[in-house]
Amino acid sequence: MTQTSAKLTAITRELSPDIGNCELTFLPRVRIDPALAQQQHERYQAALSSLGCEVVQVPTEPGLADSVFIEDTALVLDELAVILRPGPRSRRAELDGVEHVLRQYRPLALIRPPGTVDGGDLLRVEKVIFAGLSSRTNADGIEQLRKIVADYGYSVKTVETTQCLHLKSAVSAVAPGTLLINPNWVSRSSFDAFDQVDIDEHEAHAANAVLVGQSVIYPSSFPRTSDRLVNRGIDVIPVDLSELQKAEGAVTCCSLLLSSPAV
Ligand code: CIR
Repeated sequence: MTQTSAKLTAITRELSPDIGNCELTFLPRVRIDPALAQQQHERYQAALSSLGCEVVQVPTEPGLADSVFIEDTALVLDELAVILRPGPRSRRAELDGVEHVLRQYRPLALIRPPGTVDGGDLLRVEKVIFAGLSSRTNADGIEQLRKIVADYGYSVKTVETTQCLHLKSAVSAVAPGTLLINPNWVSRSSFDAFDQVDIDEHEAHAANAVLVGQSVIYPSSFPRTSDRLVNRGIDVIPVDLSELQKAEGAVTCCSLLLSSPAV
C-alpha cells in the first residue's frame, strides 16, 4: 500500500524596508535595525525549512511596512483560504499580493466591510477556530468567518481579548491537545478541553509559538518558558526575533502554514 504524507508549505512575506513605520498598539516606537531584522527573518525561514516546509516568499511592495506579518492577512484551511480584512487601514494594502499567491493553493473566500479580522486573532485546533474579539477583530468579521467555515464543518468560538494585541499573543498550540497560555491575558476557561502549559510569569509575551509537525519554533527571548516546554518533552527550535518583536511581531505572524497531500 502506498503511504501518503502531507507536504507542508510555509508562505512568508519579504520584510519591508519601511518596517520602521509599522503599526504599534502597546509598545513605544524604537529603532528597528533593518539588516538584523532581515537576518533574523532569514533564520526563521531556515527553521521552517529544517522542519520540512517548502518556504514560498511573497515579495513585498513599497509602503507595506507590516508585510512580513503575513499571518494577519489570511486564514488557510485544508479546504479553502479566507482572505481577511485586518483592523488597521494601513495593512489592507497587503491583501492583493497575498490573494494572488494563495489563489494558487486554495479556493478563496473574503471577509468584507464592515468586518475586520486579523489572523493573529485566529487559533485553529482541528475543526474549532477560536476567534479573539479584540481591537483588531470585530464581531461582524467573526460572524462572517463563522458562516464561511460552517460549510466545511468548522465551528468558531469567540474569545474576548483585551490586554494584548491578538488572541495568539495570549495562547497558542504547542502539541496536539496542548496549549501554551498566559492566563493573565485570556480566560483559561475558554480552553478547558486542553492541557495547558502556563508561560513563566516573568515573560508576559511568551505564549506565542509556531507548531510545525511535532516541533515548535519559539523565540529565544523567553528562556524560562522555553525550559517549561522542553521539560514537557516538546522539541523547541529557538529563533531570535528581537527586531520584529519591536514591531509587536511574534513567531506565528511571520508565516501561513498549509499542507497538501504529496503526489
Ligand atoms: C501590527 O501591529 O499589525 C504589526 N506591527 C504587528 C502584527 C503582528 N501580528 C501577529 O502577531 N499576528
